Amino acid sequence: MPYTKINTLIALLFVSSASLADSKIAGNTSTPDSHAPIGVMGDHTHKAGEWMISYRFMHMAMADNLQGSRDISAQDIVTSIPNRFAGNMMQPPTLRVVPVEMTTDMHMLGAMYAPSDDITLMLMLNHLSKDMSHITFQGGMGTNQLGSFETKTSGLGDTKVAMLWNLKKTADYQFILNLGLSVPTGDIDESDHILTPMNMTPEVKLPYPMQLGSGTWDIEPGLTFTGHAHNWGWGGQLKATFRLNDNDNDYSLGDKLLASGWISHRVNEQLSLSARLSYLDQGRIDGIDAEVMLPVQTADPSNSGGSMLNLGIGANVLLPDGHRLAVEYETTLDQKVNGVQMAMDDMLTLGYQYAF
Ligand SMILES: [Cu+2]
Repeated sequence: MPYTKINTLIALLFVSSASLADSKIAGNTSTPDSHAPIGVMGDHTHKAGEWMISYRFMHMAMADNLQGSRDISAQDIVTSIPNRFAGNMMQPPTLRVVPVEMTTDMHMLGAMYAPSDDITLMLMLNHLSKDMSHITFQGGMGTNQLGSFETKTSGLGDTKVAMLWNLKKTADYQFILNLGLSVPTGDIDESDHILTPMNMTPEVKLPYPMQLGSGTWDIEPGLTFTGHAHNWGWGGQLKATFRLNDNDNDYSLGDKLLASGWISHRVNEQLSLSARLSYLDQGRIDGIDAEVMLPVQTADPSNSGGSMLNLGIGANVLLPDGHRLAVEYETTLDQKVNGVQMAMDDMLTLGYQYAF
């Protein structure tokens, strides 16, 4: 797309005359960095009548365990962390099963449509595959390992719909108000076989992190700012998730606050590189699923929520005719969990977008 200089000149002319046309001329689809790093959602709007479809693949990896912000070994967990279900149905006094690794793969299909220059509508469908591996320790005490096992779930996750409202847009910057809703299409009754400390392999309802959805209607308000000058771009997004009700299993996941800030540099007309810091804070699970009662940390709602700081490095590639490719790798710099939980390691997001 060789029209950069001319395009920029025209954009400047229109902006200085402060006409409505600036949103059409701002060239929002014409540079690689006119979209945020691919891990950010709802960062841009479209021109009236424009559509965009997108596909994202996200891989997340967790490994080992933290108590607060300190590492804790599997042996320490099974000898020192109390089992909240102790005494119920012969359950042991301490935890006896420890998750050691988890991966989550997400396929996300998105559509955006702008009925006007001020409003862009967004729909996102998610498919999740989760895999958690565990060590089971033998009997009610001690550190003899009985064996290991994996639990797996996969299926449709929660569906997101959003309205992006263009509060202000010039050739240089944009403010967007994000009004999102999460629809509970993900299952919260997934089950699989486990290995118990008594060497049995029943099929049970799996703990919270292995479920596919929240089970609740959530509102997701947010505010996004993006700006550009020369070959540089920057942006920030604040986004919250509030659960509106308890789900059918008598709990709700913790509310979330996500703050993200990034800078990007345009290497040429096709490629931009980005660096992003994001901070996520999530509350504890409220309530408890009476059917999840296992001597493992993930079955106890007090071991949920916490905060983390991630660093992301990304690239956006602009192809001809409205096609885009993007990648972002994120690693966790710092995290603090409530109780005992697995640690987030890293995340990789690959994306394809097509606007027409
Ligand atoms: Cu879009």
